[in-house]
Amino acid sequence: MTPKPPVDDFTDALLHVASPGEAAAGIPGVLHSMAPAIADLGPMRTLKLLTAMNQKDGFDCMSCAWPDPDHRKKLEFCENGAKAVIWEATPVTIPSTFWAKHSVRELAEKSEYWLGLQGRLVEPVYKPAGEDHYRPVTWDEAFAVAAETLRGLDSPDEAAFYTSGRASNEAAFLYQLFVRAFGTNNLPDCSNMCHESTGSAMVETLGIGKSTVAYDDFEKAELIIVMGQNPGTNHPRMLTALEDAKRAGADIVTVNPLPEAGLQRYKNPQTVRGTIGKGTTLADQFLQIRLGGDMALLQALSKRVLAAEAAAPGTVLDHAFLAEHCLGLEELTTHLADLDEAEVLEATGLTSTAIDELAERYLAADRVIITWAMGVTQHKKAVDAIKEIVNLLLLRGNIGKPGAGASPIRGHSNVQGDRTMGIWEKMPESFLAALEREFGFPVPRKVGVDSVDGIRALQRGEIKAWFSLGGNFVGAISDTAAAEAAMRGTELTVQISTKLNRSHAVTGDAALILPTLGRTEIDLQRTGSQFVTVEDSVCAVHASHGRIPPVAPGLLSEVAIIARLADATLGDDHGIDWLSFEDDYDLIRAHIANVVPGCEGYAEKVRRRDGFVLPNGPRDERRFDTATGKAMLTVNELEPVVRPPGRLLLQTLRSHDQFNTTIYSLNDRYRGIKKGRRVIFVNPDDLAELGLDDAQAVDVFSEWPGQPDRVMRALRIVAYPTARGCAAAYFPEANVLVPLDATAERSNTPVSKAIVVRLEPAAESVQEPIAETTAAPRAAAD
Ligand SMILES: Nc1nc2c(c(=O)[nH]1)N[C@H]1C(S)=C(S)[C@@H](COP(=O)(O)OP(=O)(O)OC[C@H]3O[C@@H](n4cnc5c(=O)[nH]c(N)nc54)[C@H](O)[C@@H]3O)O[C@H]1N2
Ligand SMILES: Nc1nc2c(c(=O)[nH]1)N[C@H]1C(S)=C(S)[C@@H](COP(=O)(O)OP(=O)(O)OC[C@H]3O[C@@H](n4cnc5c(=O)[nH]c(N)nc54)[C@H](O)[C@@H]3O)O[C@H]1N2
Ligand SMILES: [Mo]
Repeated sequence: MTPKPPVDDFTDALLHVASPGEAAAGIPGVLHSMAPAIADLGPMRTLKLLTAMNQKDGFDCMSCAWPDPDHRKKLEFCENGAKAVIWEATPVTIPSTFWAKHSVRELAEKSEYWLGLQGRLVEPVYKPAGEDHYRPVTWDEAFAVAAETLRGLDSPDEAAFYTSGRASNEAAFLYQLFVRAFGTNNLPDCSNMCHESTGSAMVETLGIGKSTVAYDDFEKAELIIVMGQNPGTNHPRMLTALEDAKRAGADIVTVNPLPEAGLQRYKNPQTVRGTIGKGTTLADQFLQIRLGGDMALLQALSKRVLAAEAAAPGTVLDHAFLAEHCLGLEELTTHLADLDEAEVLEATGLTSTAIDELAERYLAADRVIITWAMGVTQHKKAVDAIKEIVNLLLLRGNIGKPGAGASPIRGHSNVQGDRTMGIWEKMPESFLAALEREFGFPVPRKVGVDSVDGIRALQRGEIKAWFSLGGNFVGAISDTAAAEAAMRGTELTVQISTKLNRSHAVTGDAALILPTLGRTEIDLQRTGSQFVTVEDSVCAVHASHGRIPPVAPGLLSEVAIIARLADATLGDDHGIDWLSFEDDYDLIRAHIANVVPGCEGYAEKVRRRDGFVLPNGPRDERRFDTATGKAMLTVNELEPVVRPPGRLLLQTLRSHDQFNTTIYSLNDRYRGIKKGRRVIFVNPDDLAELGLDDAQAVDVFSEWPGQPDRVMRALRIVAYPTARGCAAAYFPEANVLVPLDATAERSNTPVSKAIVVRLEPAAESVQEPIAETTAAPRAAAD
């Protein structure tokens, strides 16, 4: 073990706030924030890892799902990808003595940052029922405990099997196969909290829940609208694509309540101009929208498009496309005729002039891409808002032509692949039938629980065993207090993980931690070294090869863990030789080829240097596999988010130095925050109106009808140029404020971006360390 930073670094005692940075920049920042981790890793190992990242014979970056360009640079990674790799590849490991030293109760008092800094998990550990400590066990003992619990359940539906989107295609396919052979569709995943709204909206309207653009389309676009997304932090390599598009003549518009750094000015770390120059101004127009206002904005834009068509019939809409491929134009036109501009302005906080300007840009461009992420998907009306994105694009034929399309930007590096492989509580009948044909056992058809319903089932005592393939479910799901109480009521929790997090400290009566290889590591099995495959945000599938020796002997790969778990639980009940999959991942790929649409010849195709691109009806041939066989323009009732007087709408978002619940450091450089996370960003005019001050400590109460207020105490106010009436705080800490019942219509995704909150001066009894701050201007980037 190496020395840890001083204890103060785990608290907010040193919190420092300065003016927000303007430009997103690159690699030097890594060295800043990750100095302790790099010292651990050593410069040579770090270099070896970073040069193998996203290369054709290297491993896929595990940070986000942004695609790889055809012509890869020598260094094809970003600052935040580098952080993810360094965080995983640390040689610091948790010693056997750790478990006797720290009780589970004590671990539950530690922050995510502290837990992650303890290093890699390297041996299976078991907490027997009624005890407060984990202790090392053998792999066989661990699998026996898990299998015995599963076999003892009254029904397979008493177990749930969560997946986080970092699992490879091979691991995901094998996992869902095991779960369905066991007899349930209880396969909640992180996507339920992420892009589920996108899937719901796009499957209904376009017949596919995935991006309709390819990587190359970005540089062919004339207009790219980036809605509800912070690429400078969460998809940094996307900024390079935007910069290329801009150089090729595209306009870029961002729609966001916050002026996010990378979109205002971007310094490309991989060009000299970017490193030393002023950088490129990416956004031609910035619409500072209110939280939840996008649906109103999109309707207002479509209405303007239809008005332009009415003024010059035959010249604005893509009539040939609409006639051949779409349904619903008349209904949409009638519906939008009644749209009330005053209501739009109230919901969006924008001016008519700003909306006019964007409408003009839209009409002037023949090829338009709209991208979006959590700022759009995590709202009550998210599904309808995304259907309005589709409406706007369809009107002018912006689907299925070069340089145009609907482009949800995925989160986890393989979250899209996991869905393709069958990780979903409600996979379509065609997939389940194909699985049944391939393996010959009766595949369950009853729809399983998603993430939110999983918590509800736990609350009712219906789920007795909770398995997680990666992730940090109790850290990530809404309503922390309720979720944790529910999880503590279950009989057994099993986590397959690389590093310690809150889900290892909030457990069932009994608990297992099964440590696994990370994506950077060489995966040596009986038939030789194995590779895995992943799918990115634009449906490209390719191989990922681990490059460094495993951090410790005795670690199992995810595939091996699932294979042995399945063997211990099911034996040969299903005529499946589970253990053979561990020896040779091509055996899994052979089944993927037979079951998953578009994956014929899988093992060969993923061995090509560039992998292959999955078929995509709208993108490839303007084919729309909806219920009607047409792309659907839809009528959606506007229901603006209501903000009661004296209240704010709170969004929960990511800092620059975190990956979901993994906290790399306590800084958020572009927003001017240092050494602290307990902050709430509020517009200065709102502060004046509420009688509150910058730097003041407040308790934040979230209000939900019929329930006691949820509270997060002692947040430091940061006066910040967010949209009026809106506030922001960091996820996962602020999940205590998100009510479990606050979910998006139809997708059931937690509403993490518009929570009604009340701010009150912090109660005096609260002893949270919040330092005085000096608001000194600071350098923008590195
Ligand atoms: N470094 C890093 N990379 C990541 C992640 C990470 O944590 N760290 N997480 C990964 C994952 S799983 C995901 S899903 C993605 C998340 O990527 P993002 O969606 O970019 O993540 P958030 O931090 O939630 O940012 C939401 C953005 O939407 C804006 N926003 C919020 N509400 C609204 C709204 O109502 N309307 C509009 N127009 N904008 C709004 C916010 O101001 C913010 O800029 O990133 C992935 N990549
Ligand atoms: N309030 C609020 N809540 C949110 C969000 C929000 O914006 N606001 N965002 C939501 C979104 S978009 C998402 S995707 C979810 C994320 O939810 P999750 O995917 O469940 O959470 P992560 O923090 O990404 O999981 C991190 C853990 O994964 C494990 N891990 C890392 N690499 C590997 C690996 O290779 N194999 C295995 N087996 N384990 C590994 C490590 O133990 C690490 O601690 O959170 C959601 N929750
Ligand atoms: Mo996500």
